[in-house]
Order: sequence, then structure tokens, then C-alpha cells
Amino acid sequence: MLTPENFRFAKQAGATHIVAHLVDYFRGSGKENSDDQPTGTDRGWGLAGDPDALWTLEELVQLRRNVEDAGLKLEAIENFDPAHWHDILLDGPKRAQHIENVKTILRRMGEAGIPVMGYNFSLAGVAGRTTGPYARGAADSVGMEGPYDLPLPLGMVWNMVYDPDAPEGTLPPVSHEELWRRLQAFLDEVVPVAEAAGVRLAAHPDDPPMPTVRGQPRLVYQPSLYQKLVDLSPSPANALEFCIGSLAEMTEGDIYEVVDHYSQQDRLAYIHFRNVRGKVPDYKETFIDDGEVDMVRIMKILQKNQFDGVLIPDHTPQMACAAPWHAGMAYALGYMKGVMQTLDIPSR
Ligand SMILES: [Mn+2]
Repeated sequence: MLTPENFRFAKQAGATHIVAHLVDYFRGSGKENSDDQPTGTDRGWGLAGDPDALWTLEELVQLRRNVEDAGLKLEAIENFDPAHWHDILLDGPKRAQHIENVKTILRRMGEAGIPVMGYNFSLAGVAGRTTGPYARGAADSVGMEGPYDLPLPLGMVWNMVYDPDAPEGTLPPVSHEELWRRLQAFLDEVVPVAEAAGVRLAAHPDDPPMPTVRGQPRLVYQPSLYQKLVDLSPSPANALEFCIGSLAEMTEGDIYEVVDHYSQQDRLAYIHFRNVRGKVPDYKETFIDDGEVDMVRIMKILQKNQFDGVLIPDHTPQMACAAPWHAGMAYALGYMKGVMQTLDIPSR
């Protein structure tokens, strides 16, 4: 989707910055080049990429230039490829090599002038969601209809297959404490490199925010657990990919207090500005103006706390027309721009 035409589309819809995904989530699934967000099957979304092909400096520089040619700025890359870091998540035999992979990627991003790397430290990943006509006007949207704890097959992590030849069997569950230990070790090793490279690591909360998915623990499934992540490292390079939709799906906390609390800390790298109806394990993603969250009130809180970073729509329902993804994005962007103009928030 990272085409000159789509960059022009974003510019036309009023965007100022781009957050790019370089992972092909659908690889080998028969849904290649799809612009819909993936939900997948029990075997996940698709096949992870080439373990030996890290994103090159040339690719990253070219991407930034292509974005800038459309009059936009490249703010972030969102999500590591499981092929490049699965054994950091799993604490597996290739962990040391995968730490080097992440360090290399961060250094290249710094050199290429890309300021943020969004990531999601998760074993099961974005799994257990369903697709249906959940949104206004029976628009296809994504949600959850009950817990999903089918054990995770070997060779899978982060809802993708990194080893199609893995033996039969399932991944033994680990404890929440063990997963926090892995995150702490990851941050201890890579945050100094990110800081030196001028890149902020930005953590997404769990989506969906269940205590477990596929029988494996999750880290940030309540708002207070995000603070635990922030407090693992005092560096400004330990930042958040702050997802209002996922936070609103959590069973604890008041979303307005949560946004106020975190937006006072200068740790929000960028924001997923998304709305939702319900809580886990039964929630649905909605159009931006049609969920339970008052997004105007959210914008006012961000304004009060002088947040000046990037907001993106995250994902939206698919609209009934020839370009369902584009229409959904343009609708969300138009709404966001309208709220910003009303509150005298400048775009830059
Ligand atoms: Mn999100």
C-alpha cells in the first residue's frame, strides 16, 4: 500500500504524517495486497518474512523520500517482522541474534531519519478477533465475541507463522512474570541503542486486551499496566504507541482519566485515535463518531496536556463502496480534522 497514489490520497484527506507497516501480514494466506486489517485463522494471519532480510538503509531512505515527495513526513514504522525478533518474544535459541537484528533496524531507522518504531511485545499477538457487520449501517468491522485460548502451535508467534516446518505440538504457557522479565531484558538491551540512534520505541497495549490469549500471558491488558511498562526504563526512547481503542476495551479504568494520566508524561510517541463499543471479551470497533468514547473530549484532554505528536485513525470499519478502506480512513481523518479545527488545534 506504500504507493505514490496512496500517499497522495493521505495528503488529500488532510494527513500530515505517515505511519508505515512494512510487514506483509497476509503473506502466503491468499489475501496478498489486501488493505483490510487481518483477523486470520487458528494458523494466524500469514507467514512471517525472510529471517535474513532486514529492512535495508536504502529501502528506509527511499520510503522516507517517497513520503516526502507527496508533501508528508514519515513519522514511524509500525511492527517488527516476527521473522526478525521471534526469539526475543519466545526467549528462544536465536535470541542474541534477534537482539542484534533489532539494534540494526533501530540504527538504520535513525540514519534514515525515521523517528519512531512502534512495536507490540506479545506472544499470541492480535489474535482472537472476529469480523462481521458490527458497525453502523452494517459496515464490516472487527470485534471480539468471547475469549480465545486455543493453545498456540509451535512455529507461531505474534499471530504469524515463523517456522512452517515446526514439529507438531503447542507452546507451553509461561507466566505473566516471565513475559515481563523478557520485556525488561529487551528494553535494557535496545533502549540505549534507540536513544543513541534518535529513535523512540513505542509500545502498543495488548489488542485485544485480555489477560491471556491462546493460553499465553499478555502484558498491558489494563490501563495501569501501561505505567508498569513506562517505569521499566526512564529513557524518553521508552515510549508508547498509545491506542485509545485498546485502552477503552479494557475492563478497568476511566478512558478520560487514562488519557489524561498518560498524556501528562511526555511518553506518547503517537496515538491510535480509534473508537469502540463494549469491553473485552465482547466489544466491537466502530466508526470514530459512533462508539462509547467521546472523541471530542479525548481531543480536548490531549490539547490541555499539550500533546503535539501524531494521531492516526488506527483502523476503521470498511465502507460499502469501491474503496472500503480508503473511504473509512477518509471519514475518520475528516472527523479528526473537523474536531481539531473547532478546537483551534493546528495541523503541522
Ligand atoms: Mn491500535
